[in-house]
Amino acid sequence: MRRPLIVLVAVLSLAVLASCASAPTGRSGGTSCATSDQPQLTGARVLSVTAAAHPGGTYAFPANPPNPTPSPIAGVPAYCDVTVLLTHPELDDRVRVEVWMPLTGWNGRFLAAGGGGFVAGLFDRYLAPAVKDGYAAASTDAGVSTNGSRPPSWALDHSGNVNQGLLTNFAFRSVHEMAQVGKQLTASFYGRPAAHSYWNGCSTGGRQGLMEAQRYPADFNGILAAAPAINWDRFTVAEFWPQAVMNQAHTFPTACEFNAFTQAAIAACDRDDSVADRVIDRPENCRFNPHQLVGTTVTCEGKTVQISQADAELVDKIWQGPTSHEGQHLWYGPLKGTPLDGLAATAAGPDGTRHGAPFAVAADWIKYFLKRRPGFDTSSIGYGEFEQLFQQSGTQYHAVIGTDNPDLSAFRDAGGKMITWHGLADRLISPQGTIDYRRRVEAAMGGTGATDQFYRVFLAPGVDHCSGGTGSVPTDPLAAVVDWVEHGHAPETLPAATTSTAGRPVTRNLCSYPQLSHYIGHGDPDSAGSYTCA
Ligand SMILES: [Ca+2]
Repeated sequence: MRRPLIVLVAVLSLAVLASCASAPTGRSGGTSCATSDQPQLTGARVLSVTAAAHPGGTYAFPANPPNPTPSPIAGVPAYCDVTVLLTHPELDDRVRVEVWMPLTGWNGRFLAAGGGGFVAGLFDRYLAPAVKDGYAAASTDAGVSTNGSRPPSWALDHSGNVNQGLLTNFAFRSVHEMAQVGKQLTASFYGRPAAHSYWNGCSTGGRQGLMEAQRYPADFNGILAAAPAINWDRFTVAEFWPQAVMNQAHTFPTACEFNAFTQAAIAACDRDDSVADRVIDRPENCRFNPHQLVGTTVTCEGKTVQISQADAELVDKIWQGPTSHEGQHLWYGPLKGTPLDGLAATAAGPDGTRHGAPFAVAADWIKYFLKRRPGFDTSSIGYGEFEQLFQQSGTQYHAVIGTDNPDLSAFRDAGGKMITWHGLADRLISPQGTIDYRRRVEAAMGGTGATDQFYRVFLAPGVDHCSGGTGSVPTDPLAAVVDWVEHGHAPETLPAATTSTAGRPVTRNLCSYPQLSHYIGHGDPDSAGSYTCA
């Protein structure tokens, strides 16, 4: 057996040494990142452990085009970055786990963080703010690409078959292993184990958190699983539905034309909640009919365009969500008022002819995991093939990545607490999938009250995927998880905030599902104090 390689990188700056001199951290006295401890894992082998010390200060994110570069984070303490390379011998993969540990001000907690799309871990985007807040924090690449703009070429092996081992890594195995590695390194580094362990993720990260609660219920005391990509086998194909509708109709409206429907729905239903704030608080109750817009005109790129019957029929089917050829509900569509340019995007070819521009995760799931042909042309997918792909996805992948098991009894019995919040204007993942899951959990776990003891869901009107949109976004949902775990305070509300179109600060308390916030009829509609949960 190959002896694991331990590389100790001494890049300690004077600043680090100075800050560490008085730090009561670590078996090594907190004066260096040196570690001789090997994480122990079953089913995986450690290839190397590399440690590097970083001085405190302002953390500047490296540019990662085409993604926007986050703002630098000031006030990051000196920290130790331990990188562990793992392999699963039967797979010969390379899984990178990074654990960042503050050299001063450790809050006694371990935090693991998730990814997005086909990326398992976002690394510094979560780790830098976590270390600033005093967490020992970890991220894993699951042995797959960390470049979110690249197709998941890892999906297929050299024979063109789906690489089940890497899919297993991505679906669940690597997060569990990261929890083990991270907790062991944290205990070794500080000389005592973390008092509590947490998960923080949105989208794919939300799915990973729920997968942990379902599959490895003892890994984390508290889980924040936002806008979760659960029901993966179904919703990922359903994300392609708007494209299938357009392919079938050979009609490809512009984003401007689709936006006319979104804005008309908002105009029609905004005041149903008594507050004219461009947010539809209960979009599932919005009765706006897209056919009302037929014959009206909008200005798109300086041209006057008339909304057609065909446009309205497309939007009707997109809002309705995918159905079978017999009209049976397959999955949910976006709620009214949600931007449609995420899943119903189109583009113009060189000759000006418009075509569909599918969301990459949905198109790549079809090309790589269902068709196993990276060059497959998704523009040919109409209703018939869509339905076939939807069924195939469930048959082949529900068991590995569906992440919709409602039996959370082991998580509950371990004392775990979990919060999910989901924007009701999420353009990529329908919040109704989250509501569907929460209802199934209630049915399996003894009802609303019994479920509320350990798992709460908060719906955020007008909020887009993980952030953004017109509505108020949760300000610090992780703090609510920590408070619940460590002080037993089950959150009735989740504080949220945004800035109004007029530039005014807006606050709102999101209510624990199935409650929603209601305007009390008087008082400043921009202030959370003017609302009550009911
Ligand atoms: Ca409103």
